[in-house]
Amino acid sequence: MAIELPKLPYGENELAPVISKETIEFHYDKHHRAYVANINNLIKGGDLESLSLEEIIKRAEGGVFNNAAQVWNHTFYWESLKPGGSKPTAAIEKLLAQNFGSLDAFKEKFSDAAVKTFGSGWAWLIKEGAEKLSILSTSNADMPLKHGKKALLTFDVWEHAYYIDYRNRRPDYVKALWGIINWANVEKRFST
Ligand code: MN3
Repeated sequence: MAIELPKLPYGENELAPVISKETIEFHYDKHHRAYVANINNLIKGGDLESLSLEEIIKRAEGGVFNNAAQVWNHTFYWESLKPGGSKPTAAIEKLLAQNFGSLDAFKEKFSDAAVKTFGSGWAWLIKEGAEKLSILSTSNADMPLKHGKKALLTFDVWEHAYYIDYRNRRPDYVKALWGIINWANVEKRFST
């Protein structure tokens, strides 16, 4: 079965001014779409063609892994965001406080991991156990599922995610993202 580009869960202009319509036009309509086209070309006629995206990610290496993972990572990123943002649910705020000291301390540690990710990559909040969370930084397309870990939240820190709106100011982009987080989806991921 072909891998499909999931529909963006909001309008292309709805994350503005944190993420502009122009950034979405490149990041979703060109970059994310290209990863989908690439993976479909790469698996065509091969053993991986009948597998789900998650199974391809677990089994593949090299270019096949890179493109499959980038399809998954971007879908997960779009679903981590919400026009206008939200407040963390009580359950998530309690977990963040237990693991990192407070919501603000968590944001500081996560932001630090995102800003300090060298070159292109991703920052992740990971569910390690029933009450245990951790923060992970990955390079290029690498991602938690490949390492058997469950992701709850991600920030894309490839330059294509912020260069139109923030130029080289990655810290400003990371700071602004906190205003458009979909915390209900973070909780849903934690509890399923
Ligand atoms: Mn990206």
